[in-house]
Amino acid sequence: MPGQGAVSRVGTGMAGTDAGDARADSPVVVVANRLPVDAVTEPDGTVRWQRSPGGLVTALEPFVAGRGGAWVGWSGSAGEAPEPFESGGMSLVPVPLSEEEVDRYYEGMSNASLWPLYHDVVEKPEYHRTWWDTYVQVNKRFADRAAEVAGQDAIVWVHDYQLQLVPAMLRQRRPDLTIGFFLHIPFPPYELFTQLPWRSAIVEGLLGADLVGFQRPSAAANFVQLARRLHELPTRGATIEYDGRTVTARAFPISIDVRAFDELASSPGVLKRAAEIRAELGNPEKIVLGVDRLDYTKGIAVRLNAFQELLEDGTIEAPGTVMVQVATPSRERVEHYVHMRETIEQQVGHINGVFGSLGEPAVHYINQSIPREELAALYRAADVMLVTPYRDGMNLVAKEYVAARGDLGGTLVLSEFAGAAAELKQAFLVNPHDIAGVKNQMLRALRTEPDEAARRMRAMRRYLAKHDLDHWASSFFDALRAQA
Ligand code: GDG
Repeated sequence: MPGQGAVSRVGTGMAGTDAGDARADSPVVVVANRLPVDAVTEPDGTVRWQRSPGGLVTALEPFVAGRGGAWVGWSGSAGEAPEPFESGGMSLVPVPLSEEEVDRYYEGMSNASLWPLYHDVVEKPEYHRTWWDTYVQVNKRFADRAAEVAGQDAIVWVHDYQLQLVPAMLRQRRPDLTIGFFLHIPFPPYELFTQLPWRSAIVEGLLGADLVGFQRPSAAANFVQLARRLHELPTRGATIEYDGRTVTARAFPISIDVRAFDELASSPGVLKRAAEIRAELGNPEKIVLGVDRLDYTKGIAVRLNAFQELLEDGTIEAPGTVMVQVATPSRERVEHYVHMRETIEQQVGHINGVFGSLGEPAVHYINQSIPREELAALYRAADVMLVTPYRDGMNLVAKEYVAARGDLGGTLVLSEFAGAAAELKQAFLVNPHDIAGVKNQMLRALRTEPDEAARRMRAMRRYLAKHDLDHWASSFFDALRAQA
C-alpha cells in the first residue's frame, strides 16, 4: 500500500545531523520548497541544522510537530540531500536538487517565469521549455517524497508557486489524502495567466487539491474563472466541480505572530536601540523607513523617487527628514535582480550626492540582512513606514510595523496593490504608479497629528490582534479538514 512501506534513503548522510528514516505514516505533511531549517557549518566542518527565521515555521509547527508530522522540502544547497531527520518534533524530509535543477526549476521557472507573471508582469517573464521540463521533474520528486511519508488518509498542505503541480501528482499517487494548497503570491487574472505556455498543466496541477488558498478573494476568483473559461468546468461561487470532486478556492490572508512581535518591539533592549538609532541618524525630526527583500515588485524606486522629488520641491529637507532603506539581498543570480540593484544604488548615490552632506546622508541604505531585534528597533524609531509594492501577495512588513507600534506612534503608507491593504484600511493608501499621489500621501503621513496617527494605529492593531498567524493557519486547517 502506498505510504506504508519503508522510506528509501536519499543521498548520503550529512555530518552532525540526527539522521534517520522518515516516518512513513505522518498524519500531517507540509510540502514547501524549503525545509524550515538552515544548514550551519561549524568551524570544525560539521554541519548542524538551525531553525529558519520566519513565520511559516512558527505558524505550522503546532499543527505538524508532536503529532508525528513531516515537512518535505529542499535544504537550500545543491547536491545530494541529507537523510530524513527529526527536528523540533517534526520529521524533516530533504528533497535533493542538482545545480542544474536549481538553475532551471528555482531560479528559472519559479523566479524568472512565474514570479514576474504572477506579479502583473512588472518585469517581462521568460519562458523556456528546459525550465518547464525541470519544473515538472522536480515537482514529481516532491510529490514522490510526500506520497512516501504521508500516512493513510493524511492531510497534506502544499505551499507556493514553486510546487503548483504537486497537488495533482500527489492525488494520482495517493487518492486517500486530503490535499490543501496555499499560494503566497498573487494569482493573475485570466488575461495575464493565459500567456503561460503551460497554463493548462498548472491549473490541472492546482485542481488536484481539495482546497486552494489565496491571499485575496480576487485571486481566488481569478482561479475559479480560469477553471471555467480555460477548462470549461462547472463552477459555483467558490467551488469548482472537477473529476468527480469539489475543489474550493478561497482567500486566507496570511499574518504574523502579532503578540511575539509586539513583545519584542516593546522590550527594553529594543526600545534602547530605537533611541540609539535616532541619535545615530543625527536626531532628525522625521525618519521614513523602507524594509524589503531587494525585489522589483516591492517598488523601492517609487519611494526613492517620491522622496527625491519632495527634497527637490523643498517640501522636506535633509537632514531634518531622513530615509532609511533596508534592502535585503535576494535572488542575486537572477538577471532582473542584478539590474534593479544597480539602478537603486545609483539613485541612492544621486540623492545623497545632491541632498546629503559629509556625515549626513539623506538616504541611509543597508544592503544586508539585519537581525530581527534591529528590525524591530527600526520600526519603533520610524515616523513613517513606506510599503509601496507594485504588486504583493500580502506584505508582512506592513503588519510587522503595526504590531511593533504598541506606543501607537508612527504612520503607515501602503500600496493598494499589497494584499495587506485590504485589511490595514487606516493606512495612507497609495497607487505606486501615481508619483504625485505617493508624494501627497507621504506628506500627509509626515504631517499627521499624534492623535490622528494613534487613532489609525489603534484601529489597525485591533484588527491584527484578531487576525494573526495562528488564526490564518487554524482557519486553513479547519477548512481543509472540513473537506476530508
Ligand atoms: C512572500 C510574498 C507574502 C526582510 N528583511 C529582513 C527581514 N525581512 C523579513 C520581514 C518580513 C519578511 O522578511 C518579508 O515579508 P514579505 O511579506 O515582504 O515577503 P516575501 O519574501 O516577498 O514573501 C508576500 C509572504 O510571502 C508571506 O505569505 O506576504 O506577499 O511575496 O517578515 O521582516 N528580517 C530580518 N532581517 C532583514 O534584513 N530579520
